[in-house]
Amino acid sequence: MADGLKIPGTDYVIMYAPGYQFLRQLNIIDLDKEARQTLNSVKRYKPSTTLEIGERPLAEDLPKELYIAVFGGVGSGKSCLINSLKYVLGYDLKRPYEDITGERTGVCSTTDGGKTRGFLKVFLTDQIAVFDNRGMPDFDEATVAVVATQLRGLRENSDNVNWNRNVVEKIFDAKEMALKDTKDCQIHIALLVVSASDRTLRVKEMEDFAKRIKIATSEFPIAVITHIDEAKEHRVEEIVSDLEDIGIQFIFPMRNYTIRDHDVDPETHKVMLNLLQCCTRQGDKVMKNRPEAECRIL
Ligand SMILES: Nc1nc2c(ncn2[C@@H]2O[C@H](COP(=O)(O)OP(=O)(O)O)[C@@H](O)[C@H]2O)c(=O)[nH]1
Ligand SMILES: [Mg+2]
Repeated sequence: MADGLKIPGTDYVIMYAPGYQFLRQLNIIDLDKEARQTLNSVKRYKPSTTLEIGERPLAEDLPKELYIAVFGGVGSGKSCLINSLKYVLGYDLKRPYEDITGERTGVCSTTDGGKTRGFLKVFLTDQIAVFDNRGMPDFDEATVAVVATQLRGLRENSDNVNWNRNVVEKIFDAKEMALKDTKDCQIHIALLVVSASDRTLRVKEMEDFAKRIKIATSEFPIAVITHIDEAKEHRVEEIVSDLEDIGIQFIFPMRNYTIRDHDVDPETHKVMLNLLQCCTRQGDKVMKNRPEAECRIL
C-alpha cells in the first residue's frame, strides 16, 4: 500500500509514493478487509436481513426491494452519486464507471429519444434500487408534497415532470391508478444531497422537508455532502452542524466519482460503502416501523 503525506488540520492525504497514480489507473489499489466485508454484505442484502431474526416482518409484509430516493438541488451531485454507488458495487467485478444517470445534462441513457425522465430507477443490486430525481429548485410546500407522493409509491414517469404545482396535481390524479400496489413501490430511504461548494445552500430551509420524510417513513433522511474536494474544511463542518440541527443523524461527506475523474480511491470507496450499509440498516428499520408511520402521510 502506498504511503502518503497528511495535510495538517485535515483528513486529506497526498499520495506521493512512486507508481501510485499508475496503480490507481489500473484500479488495483486494494480495499481493506472491513470495506470488502461491507461490499459483500451490501451485495447480499435482501429486505430485513440486517434485522435480528425475531424482529423481521413476515415475508408477505416485506417489499421485494429496498427503494432509495435521491433528493437535492440542481447540480448537487445526485446523478454522479448514483453512478458512483453503482461503480463502487462493481468494484470486485472491475466494472467500469458508467454514466447511467446523465451527469450534468440530466439526460439518462435509458430514456427514449434522449429525453429526461422525471424519475429514473436504477438497480444498484438485484435488491436495492435508487430513484434519481430532477433537482429540486427549493424546498417549499409544493415540492415537499411531490416528495410525499413519491414516498407513498406514486411516481410520475412521464417526460413532462417538473417541480411545480401542476405536477403535484397531476400526480394526485394518478393516485387511484398507482395505489393498487403501493407496498412494492414505496420509498424507504430518502437521501438528501447537498453540495459543499454551493454558496447558496441554506440547510435550515430544508427542515420541513426533513420532518416530512420523518413523518412519512419514521426516519429522517440520510444526508450526503458532495464536492468536499472543492470546499474548505470549515464549510463542510458548518454544513454537518446545520444538518444535525434540523434532526439529521446520518451524514456522509464525500467526493463523488465523475465521468472526468473516477480513479479508484479506497477512502472514497469506503465512505460510499458505509453509506450503502447505512441505507440497508435504516431501510430495514423503516420496513419494520412503517405500518404505524404510514397512516400519517399526506
Ligand atoms: N469536484 C466535484 N464535482 C462533482 C461532485 N459531484 C458532482 N460533481 C460535478 O457536478 C456536476 C453536477 O453533478 P450531477 O450529478 O449531474 O448533479 P445533479 O444535478 O444533482 O444530478 C457535474 O459536472 C459533476 O461532474 C463532487 O463530489 N466533486
Ligand atoms: Mg441529475
